Amino acid sequence: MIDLYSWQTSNGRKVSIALEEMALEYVVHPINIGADDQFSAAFTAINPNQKIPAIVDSDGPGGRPISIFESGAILIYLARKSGKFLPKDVRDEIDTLQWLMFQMGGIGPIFGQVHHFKRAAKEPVPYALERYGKECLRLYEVLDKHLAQNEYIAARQYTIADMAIFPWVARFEWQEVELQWFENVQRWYQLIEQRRAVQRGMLIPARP
Ligand SMILES: N[C@@H](CCC(=O)N[C@@H](CS)C(=O)NCC(=O)O)C(=O)O
Repeated sequence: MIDLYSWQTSNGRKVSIALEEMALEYVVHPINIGADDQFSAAFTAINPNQKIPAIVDSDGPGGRPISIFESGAILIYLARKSGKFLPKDVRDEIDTLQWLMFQMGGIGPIFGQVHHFKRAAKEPVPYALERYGKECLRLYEVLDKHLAQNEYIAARQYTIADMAIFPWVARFEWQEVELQWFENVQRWYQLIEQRRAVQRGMLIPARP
């Protein structure tokens, strides 16, 4: 059994989408980051970095429990455990991992700053809005050019790279981006959003 510690955010939803796609059994433990649940001693023992998502798999390698934080590491672990959505061919595997890292190192941090400065900052900070807004649009352009030649993000198939990027693009309204500006991203987005597992994963943890 897998225990998922998560909240209704893009990083959290990456993992719930993966668990749904891989049909792995899991129990959700909501960690309300607005109420500072991430700083509790119990959660800090699971993720010393005090951020969601995290998982504990009671049936880890060698039949022993394993605790994992960082959504990219969790996606790789779950893909290996289920044998799904991370191709075995080395070139396809690396292609998937490079786009997963593009999400972890680029889209996640930059879109996250855009969300913060557009929606949460106590006062407008023009320099930050300009810097992160410009980089956000540049990342959309990278994706758009890539998706003009590729149906999915990596390895000519649906992978954990699609699962990682989808919940961030799903916040396009927060970024004040219109998907029709990027027609290939829009085509891909509409393809992924039709998946039932993605629809289920986007609703985890359920709102009380
Ligand atoms: N690189 C981490 C980022 C995790 C992260 O930033 N989580 C946010 C929610 S999306 C969080 O827990 N924020 C609470 C806080 O910073 O106190 C990952 O991908 O797992």
